[in-house]
Amino acid sequence: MPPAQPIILIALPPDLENLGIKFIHYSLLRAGYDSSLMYAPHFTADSSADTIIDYIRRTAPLFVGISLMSDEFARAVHLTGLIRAAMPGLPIVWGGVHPTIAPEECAEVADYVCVGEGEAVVLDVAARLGAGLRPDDVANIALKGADGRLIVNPNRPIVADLDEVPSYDHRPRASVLATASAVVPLDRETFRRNIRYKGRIYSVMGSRGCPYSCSYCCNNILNKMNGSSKVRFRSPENIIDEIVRSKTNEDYINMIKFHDDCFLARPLETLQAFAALYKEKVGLPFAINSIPGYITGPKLDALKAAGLTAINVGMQSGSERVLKEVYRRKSPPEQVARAIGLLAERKIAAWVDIIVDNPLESEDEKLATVEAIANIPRPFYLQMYSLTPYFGTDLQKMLGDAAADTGKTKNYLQLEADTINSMVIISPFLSRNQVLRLVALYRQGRQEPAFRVAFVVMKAYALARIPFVFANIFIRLNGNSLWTAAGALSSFAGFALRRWGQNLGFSRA
Ligand code: B12
Ligand code: SF4
Repeated sequence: MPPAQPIILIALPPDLENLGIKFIHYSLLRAGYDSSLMYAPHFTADSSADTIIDYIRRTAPLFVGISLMSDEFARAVHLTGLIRAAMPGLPIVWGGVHPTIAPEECAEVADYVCVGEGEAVVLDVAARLGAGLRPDDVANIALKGADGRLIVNPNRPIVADLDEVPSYDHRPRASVLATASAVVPLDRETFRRNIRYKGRIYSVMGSRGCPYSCSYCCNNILNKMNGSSKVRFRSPENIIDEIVRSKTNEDYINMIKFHDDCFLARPLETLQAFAALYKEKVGLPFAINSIPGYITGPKLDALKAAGLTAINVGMQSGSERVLKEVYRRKSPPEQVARAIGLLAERKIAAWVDIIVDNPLESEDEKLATVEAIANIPRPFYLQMYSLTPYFGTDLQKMLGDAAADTGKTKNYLQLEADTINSMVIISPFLSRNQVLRLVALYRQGRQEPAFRVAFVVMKAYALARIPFVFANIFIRLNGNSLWTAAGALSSFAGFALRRWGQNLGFSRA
């Protein structure tokens, strides 16, 4: 019988999107615990701190759980310090991707650190604390021992059947929002005012794991930790039940985003079964992520018939050497261009990710990226990330200790202001030949008048083309319906403009 004493979980993202903590919250609720999920998007030293501390004090919880990614580390440290000062002895448990990859530094701050998947871990911790015992020997927990040394308990096996994990709601039950003046229930209006895209996009995680282990990604660490890169999939029925429930409760949801690392890693037959069920029971447009090599015509045809409107694909670099030796990705640029060609034929919107500002890339290799962008069939939306190595990844180790803290502090959207980055930014709005010509002129001499004049002209031309290219992609994203696209514009425009503003250095995160 779970104790009546409540548990408080805290999520820090500015846009309320944190799926991991929802799994933890719903595991506790299903087991009968009185769990409350507090969103603290505005938490900083001087904003909602007082209301959060006051709420925790009044609730007198069994423990407080905080979920964090690397870039939330500083805020999590600060919040933990405030809670500890106000309520000494109240156990504080950290979990999430950063505690998983950096348990040692997290155990310096939190009492207990959950390493890896936390559904079963949190139940064991709650049971121990509820019985007045210390959870020091719970599997997957790391902590600082009495002698000051890090103790990392052995890991339990990862969840074998993801259908057994409780699925969550879009707007979680028993959730609250911390504002500067009060902690308020997360009712529909409050939720929609604070969540990204006004809540219109429902985020689902239909699998865990990735067949790749790219050197800069969490899977680089997780696959080693789990001893396998085998992807675990939820059944189509389980995924669709969750979406139908959320869609019924929150009738403003008009698009589904699957955050699976590689949705198309499923076999064709599974995708066909999923597509049939999705079309029958959900019927909303949806977007996925995929490794380019997994994109095939038959898979796209099955999903497009069910409502697939957009795919996010990683290219990262146009240089074979950088892809192979630095990022350790088996996706050559030609494969990306082929995959985007398949999307273009079906009028499915393409999102292409690339990484810039990599000190391990030569100028020539950066230009190869611009050339590779030239070869991608148009239109596509290019998402540029300024290289942000995360602690513990192979890439961070290649870059050394100096890169150990980058993931905690760097704004990945703020690109270095250099000529090649500017060429990258304008390339999606130019034709293949225009981009290749510009690169050829750059190679002949970036200070030469021929390049400088061509660059100015191309920038102006690209600027004029931006609205048309974006409109084309946006219409594809909305199932090639002008009417739906017009309706959805207000939810996306602000987000897209903010992102661009940051890429160009106009504003900060
Ligand atoms: C979905 C997703 C998003 C979504 C939602 C965010 C989210 N955190 O859920 C969106 C699109 C908003 C997003 C955005 C970003 N993301 Co993101 N995202 C993911 C993705 C693909 C899946 C996360 C997930 O649900 N995993 C599955 C769940 C089950 O795992 P989990 O989150 O780790 O949670 C489990 C445990 O950690 C633990 N746990 C978690 N919290 C707690 C708390 C307690 C108390 C306990 C006990 C346990 C516990 O239990 C959970 C259940 O098993 C991951 C990659 C991945 N495969 O994990 C990247 C990932 C988390 N994202 C990443 C990044 C960098 C970002 C961005 C900062 C930049 C970007 N590249 O877009 C932005 C900004 C985020 C923001 N809001 O400010 C990085 C983080 C790296 C790091 N070291 O911090 C990841 C790991 C990808 C990578 N590059 O390796 N992301
Ligand atoms: S393909 Fe994507 S999700 Fe998979 S390991 Fe590489 S970067 Fe991570």
